[in-house]
Amino acid sequence: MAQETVLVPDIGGSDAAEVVEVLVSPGDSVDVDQGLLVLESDKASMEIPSTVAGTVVEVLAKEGDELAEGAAVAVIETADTASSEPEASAVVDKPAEPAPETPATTAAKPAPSSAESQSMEVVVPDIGTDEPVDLIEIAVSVGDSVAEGDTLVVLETDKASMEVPSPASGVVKALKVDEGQQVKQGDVLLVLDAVVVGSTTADSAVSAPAPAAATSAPAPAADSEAAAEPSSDGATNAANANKATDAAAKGVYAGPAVRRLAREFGVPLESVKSSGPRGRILKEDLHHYVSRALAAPGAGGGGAGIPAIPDVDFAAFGPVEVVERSKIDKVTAANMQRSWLNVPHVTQFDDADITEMEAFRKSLKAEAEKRGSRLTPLPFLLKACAVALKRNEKINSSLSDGGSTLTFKRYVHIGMAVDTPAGLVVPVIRDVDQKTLWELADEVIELAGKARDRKLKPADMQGGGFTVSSLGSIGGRGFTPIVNAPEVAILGVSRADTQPVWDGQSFQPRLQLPLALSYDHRVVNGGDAGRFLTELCQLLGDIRKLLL
Ligand code: CAO
Repeated sequence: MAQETVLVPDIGGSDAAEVVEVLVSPGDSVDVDQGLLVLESDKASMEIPSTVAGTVVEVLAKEGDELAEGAAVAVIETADTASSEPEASAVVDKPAEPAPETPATTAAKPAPSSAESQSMEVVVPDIGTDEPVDLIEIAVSVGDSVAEGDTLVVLETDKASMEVPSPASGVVKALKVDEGQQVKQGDVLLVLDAVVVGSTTADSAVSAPAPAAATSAPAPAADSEAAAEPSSDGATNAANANKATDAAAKGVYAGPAVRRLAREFGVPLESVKSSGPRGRILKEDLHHYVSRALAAPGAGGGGAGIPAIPDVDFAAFGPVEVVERSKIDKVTAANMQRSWLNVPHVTQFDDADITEMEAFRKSLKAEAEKRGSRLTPLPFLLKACAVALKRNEKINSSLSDGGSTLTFKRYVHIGMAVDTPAGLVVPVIRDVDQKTLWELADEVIELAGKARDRKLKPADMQGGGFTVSSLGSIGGRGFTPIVNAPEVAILGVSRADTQPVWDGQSFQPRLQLPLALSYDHRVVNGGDAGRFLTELCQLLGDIRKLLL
């Protein structure tokens, strides 16, 4: 057995970089090239890989440590069968993945210059590899003013991501690359109209009062052509710096490690409040954002932080058949989950005495047949709902402006849940309040037929303000329907049954229709729901009241 100490390699000119993540612990087995820890400097983050395979004996750095080139990272015990590896305590000073370059080496090919500005092509600097790398972000647009050192693009390899800074102050004239493409060393990224005021003013310009640039000043450009600030006028520089900051903010100003972390968490960086210099988003800002998002009510808009239901291998317990779900089923599933997670549901129950209504409906059976129609209880329910909705307008409203306003619908369009072989669909009957029972009966038949034949158009399923889900023909004593958000209430109708009802002197056989009203308690309170359902029951109990 032999022990080797892995050291921080050349990290591209940075004096020191912060350990942002330790990837291994004592006892871990590591392979050659496996990352031991992640370092982050102002301009790049990089994994420090192990150059030997073996077992981690000791990790010599912890998160937050500042490590410079040559600092010890970890002691690895290697298998002594290793052939040509150096003996114990060999110092490993070269990472498998070359270190990214620092701003100082950003390359620029000067083009013919003019008296005041010089057009230069900014190319991909030495990124330590000849392989193409991903260009994951363009931080500037054509016309943007940039200060020397401002981030132009962000590149990423498997092991490191790095910002390519501007080698000079100036104006972006043309972009030569697209986000998402691959580039390699020497490829032209963009054309910069760099400001050149001559070597005598260059020094004073470097130290010009440009606070934005000063806080995170990159190493001075190596090229002698590197341009200075346009002038030593503080106002001008401040304006340029602000513009540069705006440009960076558009593309978001954050280090590579923060970007990677944000991608892992799925956090949109543009939503994160920055606290770093020049509006730079720090790792702490990201942590703050994530903890606030998790603590917020309805975190993540539904489902965030909820443990996933594990996948079970059912075949282990007996024969199974896996069938692809229909698109309607999948969309319905997503909609149901969205409503269930976003809407605080309450369900209120009541029975409507539909003895007389049913007698009336049955008396119309012959006439319905003559008309080529069929009158089920549903058109009566729709009609009664329309009247009750007009009198209880909150039930026909929706939250708007993120919950700060309520939109009352001055129309009565009611959705009707239809059970089809392909899944549940909800066609909408428009202006229910203005239609006769016969018209409603015809429309129920037409829309239910279209639903089952999969002939509904998207417009047939839009615009509903309230939904009726009737399982009356199927059975059941009651159920709690899920609100069809952004509607705020839904009526679940179960099978009518004859029940003994006490009339004050004796029990009478009465046909009772079980109703369940689920509602969004952010909008509808118990009183609203109670009034609506009571009124609905009264209307169904005495349908003459529908005329009032
Ligand atoms: N109580 C007792 N009988 C009822 C009833 C009730 N509440 N509702 C309907 N019926 C009777 C009807 O009167 C009819 O009998 P008759 O022909 O003797 O009059 C019979 O049941 C069949 O009715 P239907 O289903 O053909 O018609 P409908 O108007 O009641 O319903 C429709 C139409 C499209 C809503 C229905 O077919 C349907 O798809 N329902 C399922 C909705 C659903 O899945 N909801 C759940 C959503 S959440 O998962």
